[in-house]
Amino acid sequence: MHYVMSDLHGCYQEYREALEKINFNEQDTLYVLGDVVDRGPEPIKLLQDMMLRPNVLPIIGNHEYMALTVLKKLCVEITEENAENYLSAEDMTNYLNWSMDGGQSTIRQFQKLSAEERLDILDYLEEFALYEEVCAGGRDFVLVHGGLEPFVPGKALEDYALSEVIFKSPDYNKMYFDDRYLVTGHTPTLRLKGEQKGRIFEKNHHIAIDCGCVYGGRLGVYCLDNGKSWYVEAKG
Ligand SMILES: [Mn+2]
Repeated sequence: MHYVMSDLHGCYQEYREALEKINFNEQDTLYVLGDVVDRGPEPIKLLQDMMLRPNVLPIIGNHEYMALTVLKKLCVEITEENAENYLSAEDMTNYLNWSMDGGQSTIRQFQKLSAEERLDILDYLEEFALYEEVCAGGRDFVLVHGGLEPFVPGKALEDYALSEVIFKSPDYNKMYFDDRYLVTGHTPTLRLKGEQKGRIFEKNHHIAIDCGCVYGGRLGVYCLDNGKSWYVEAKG
């Protein structure tokens, strides 16, 4: 089976519970649609668990992008030659923006790692895909963190820039593809009203799976093969 989750944001306990709930095994594949790090309690532990599982395939979110930008800089060895202009004003701005946007929990745990563990984390973050295309249960899916914005009919997926894929939300009122489903995280369905609030939301070939776990909502899991959903209530 092919499963999707998103916006784990350090919610390691909920993630493990979700894997148990779906009886996740070696024959299955789990796509994690970005924002594994930041905000929640155990982002590094979560990455370390994911990287040991060859059948968990990560897709980049805006929080991985921010983390990678800053952590790559912080892992450079400071020498006499680079000491003076080691961190530029732009680096400092990136660092401040990230730490104010949930980066604190990732930074704190990253500091506790050995040099080797830090490099493993950076290498793993570099592996995150920009998007995935999956065929399951007779349907075709496009998986991205945020959306494809601005959406241009007929535009090839590889022609979308990183910023068009990880930062914005799709327009659920428009059908982008009639032959494919666009699966996205990033925008918590906690913002929707009524019965849809905090649940996996499907409309016009959009499937929105971020149920706001780190905000006290739920961790949603969706099975691409049969369209079934599971939920784990947030612990925090
Ligand atoms: Mn996001």
